[in-house]
Amino acid sequence: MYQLIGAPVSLYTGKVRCYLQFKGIGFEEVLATPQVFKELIIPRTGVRYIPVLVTPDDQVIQDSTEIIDHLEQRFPDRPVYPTGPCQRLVALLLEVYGDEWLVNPAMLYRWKIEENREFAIQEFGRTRLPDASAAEQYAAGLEASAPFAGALPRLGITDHSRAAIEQSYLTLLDELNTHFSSHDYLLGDKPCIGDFGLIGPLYAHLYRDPASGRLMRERAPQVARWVERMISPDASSHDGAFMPDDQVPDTLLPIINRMFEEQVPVLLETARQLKEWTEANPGVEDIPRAIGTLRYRLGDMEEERLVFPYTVWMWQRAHDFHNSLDAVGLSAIASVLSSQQMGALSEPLSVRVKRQSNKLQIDADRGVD
Ligand SMILES: N[C@@H](CCC(=O)N[C@@H](CS)C(=O)NCC(=O)O)C(=O)O
Repeated sequence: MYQLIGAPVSLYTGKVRCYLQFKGIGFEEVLATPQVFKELIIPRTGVRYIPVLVTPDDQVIQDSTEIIDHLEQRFPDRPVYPTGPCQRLVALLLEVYGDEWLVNPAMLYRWKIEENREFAIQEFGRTRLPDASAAEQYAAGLEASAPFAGALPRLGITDHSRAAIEQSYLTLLDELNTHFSSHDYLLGDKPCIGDFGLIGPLYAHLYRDPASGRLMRERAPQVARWVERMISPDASSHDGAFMPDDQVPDTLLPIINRMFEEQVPVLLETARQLKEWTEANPGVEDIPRAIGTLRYRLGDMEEERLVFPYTVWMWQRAHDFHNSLDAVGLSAIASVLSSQQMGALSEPLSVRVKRQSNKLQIDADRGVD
């Protein structure tokens, strides 16, 4: 039996849980208590992240994307990667967008809205001390959640950026609400890897935290319904298919445009700075979690955030797929992406990265393209 080690309050655990349920893979969920961190997560993964998947033959995998890719090999039924070039690229892009950009509204709404914050602290306490009293859990939760609540400035979530992040999220909710009014999932009648990228922030934080959940149900009820389909998949999604003929619904285009406007400049700047970091740190094998700072823009607002090299690994997946396409595939993509957007994807990567024992390293074997 597979074991999913994580927590109800965890964004990336939510992503993998939904995936396992959709695929119909039997699993048991294990709470990531301090004891589980000490006895399993840290010794077996070398890092302190959840979720972690323990396979029936005792392999231990960290990273939601690695977990999904591992399971896709073993459970090829109901694939979550579409095969058509347009659908596959959109799915890969929206995974990066959910995983690495919607973390911003997810963290903002959780830690800046008092009702959500109180709920999250209690939830962190329930993970740390599952059998303790509510008061003991709250005290433990305050301590356990402090690094997360304290991470906001590092992500560029400040009093200065708050209104712009809220505005971007509310508009995204409207765009998704329009999309889910006519489609059950992003690309048809079953979820793709992009749905799993979006569900982490949109379920574990923005649906489950009480004030955000009310906001979603009131402003974007179709998004809330999609979340409910994702967390309790039924037979119709199990038997569902992606849209025929590699179609990408027009209702996704504003969301793709939003990603290219908001997140892609950050991803490209991250790759640029990572190259500089590599040149300045010859021989350093493991890339740190953050290297330096960059300025990002949302509309007219500009703010500083740390540079997270891991995001290059996620972007590389979409980039590599785009650049593996032949002329026919690329001309199909041109019906979905603008030439500027395709230009960003075909811009050579200044540096390539790989994950080695859960650490990010420069991928010297493949060189840059
Ligand atoms: N890219 C990783 C991210 C994992 C991650 O950041 N998990 C959070 C919980 S949702 C965590 O463990 N954070 C601990 C930390 O940031 O130190 C994945 O997809 O699994």
